[in-house]
Amino acid sequence: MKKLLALACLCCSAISLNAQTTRKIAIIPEPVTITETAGTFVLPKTVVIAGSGTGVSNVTSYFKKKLTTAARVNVTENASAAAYTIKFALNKSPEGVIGDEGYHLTVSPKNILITANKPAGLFYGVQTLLQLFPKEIESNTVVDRKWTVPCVKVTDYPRFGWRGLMFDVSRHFFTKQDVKQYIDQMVRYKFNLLHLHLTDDEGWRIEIKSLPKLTEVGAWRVKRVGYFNTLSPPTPGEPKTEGGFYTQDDIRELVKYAQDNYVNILPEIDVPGHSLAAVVAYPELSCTPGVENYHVRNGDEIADWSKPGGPVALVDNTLCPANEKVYEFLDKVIGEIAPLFPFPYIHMGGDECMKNFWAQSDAVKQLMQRENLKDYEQVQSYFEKRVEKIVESKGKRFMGWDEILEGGLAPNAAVMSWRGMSGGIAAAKAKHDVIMSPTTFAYLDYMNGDVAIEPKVYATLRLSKAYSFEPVPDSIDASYIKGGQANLWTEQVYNMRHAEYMTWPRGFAIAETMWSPKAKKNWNDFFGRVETQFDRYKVADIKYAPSVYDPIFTTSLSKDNEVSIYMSTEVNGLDIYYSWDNSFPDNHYDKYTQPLMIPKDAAQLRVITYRGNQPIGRMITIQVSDLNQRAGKKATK
Ligand code: TNX
Repeated sequence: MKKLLALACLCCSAISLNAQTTRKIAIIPEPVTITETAGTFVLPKTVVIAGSGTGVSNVTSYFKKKLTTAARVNVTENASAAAYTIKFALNKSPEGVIGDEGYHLTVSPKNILITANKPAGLFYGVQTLLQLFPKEIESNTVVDRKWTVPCVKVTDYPRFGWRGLMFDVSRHFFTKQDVKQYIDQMVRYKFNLLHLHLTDDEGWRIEIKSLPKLTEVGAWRVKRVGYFNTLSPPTPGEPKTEGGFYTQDDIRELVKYAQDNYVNILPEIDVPGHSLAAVVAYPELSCTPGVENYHVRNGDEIADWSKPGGPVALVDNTLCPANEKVYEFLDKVIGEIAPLFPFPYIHMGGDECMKNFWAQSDAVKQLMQRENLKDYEQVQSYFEKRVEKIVESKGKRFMGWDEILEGGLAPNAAVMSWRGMSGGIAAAKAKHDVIMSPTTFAYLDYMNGDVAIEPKVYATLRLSKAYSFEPVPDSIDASYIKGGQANLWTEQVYNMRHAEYMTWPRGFAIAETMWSPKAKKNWNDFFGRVETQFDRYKVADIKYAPSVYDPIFTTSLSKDNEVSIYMSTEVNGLDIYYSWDNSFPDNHYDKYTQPLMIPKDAAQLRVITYRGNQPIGRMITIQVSDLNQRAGKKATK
């Protein structure tokens, strides 16, 4: 029996080792049902690509473009011109189960057929079909090879209607072209919502014609690189060269581009906190004297986060809730934004509003007396309720971060839960719509792995943790959970390549959580498919984080002040090799099998993972002083 088990284990590890090369069907997100059938479709020299019905030509041209970019093939619409066809059809009588975004895909030796109720469904069928093609389909130039597609039958539809990614274009500005590229990448995994975080302390990114200073002044700051929150403030007269904004024409172009890719754009205007860029442009919006000397934040310190009761603002970055001009301002802003975005919601932020400057304001004191507001949470709630009215007066629905629950939720507000799931649970219990995007599972700005190797930022969120995201807690009525999203904050994201690195592969995990049936989620299976995507990303030249191959380090401290180091990996089948002698370990070095003790006088631990005889992780070095600190070891003389 033992022998049998050992053999079985061997086979399993062999399978997982070869997973990358042997899987010909590896779709992300996993379809509802996919069955392999006999045979293979081989792309001929000439193929018919045909589709009819309203909106279908958008999908056929998308597919044609992808196909002909990578494959040498003649495409015709004339059904008699070739024996092989790839056909897109809308169902005449829409079927219930697949809804507006689902599809049926059948690949047989001479025909490929995608049917759906709506063009969006056909589009998602195309995404699945493209993933069934060899990885070279991702190439941006023609590749000569045999193009085969395994025969399959797929029925597929999403678990949630809101499958989002948030892109913070305020902390660092990303161009219109960057945003289009982000859309191109997200739709491959059937995301359908792009939340643009358009304003913050670090920049106002959307033209408001009636308030020109928002972008003339609020979109620009001095340039710094380094670690956010430690960067130096502007020197006198230093040119403000960093920034940018979207004109209203740019926004229309982006909205159209998104629509052509079946993506809605949710605009966010973050108020009353995180509003420094607006305050710098229009100082009269603040209730603090002296703001005229403020500057748009360039990563310099504006708050003290060390206080146990929450952050304390060092400069007032809030709009004044007791100032009528603020509501007139918001009326203008929302009035111009509402017609630009067809999506029914406008997100009005509401997070992390530091209230210590409100506490010094006579105007706020009077407001509290007049409106019988007991604390500053209620003051924010008063503000949010007024903003909700403005949003609704423009024909839109109001949404905010979970802080808008504090002091009482505005009557129709939808809540985006980010500080864990609890805000979302409270909102759902109060019968409000909820989008789950908790830091615990869905924060793409967090490090992919250990701080010893990753660009340092607030915390770590590993791929396996992101994959364990379940947006519907047991305790609530699931119908209030409209879906979820992952958020890419960009304090420490300076360019598009790094935006990609932070988004993928964790974006795969969130995509699968939002689309695939809960019962089909399976980490080992998912990871095999992730590796197939990695291969495709190499062809597509999209950057991804390989951090999942690096070890996880933990430490402990014994009673006699000895540090133990434990290492593990997120994925099966990797070996960890290490050195204490400063040289670079490879697979001839000691293999990690049990907790390590630090040898006397050692200066650093170096570690690398292997799969079989191939290095697969990155070389990681941690100083002994750092290990001691992690374990909480007191310095001894
Ligand atoms: C909190 S999430 C914020 C953002 C930061 C983020 C960093 C949220 C609503 N507010 O302003 O960028 O943490 O992880």
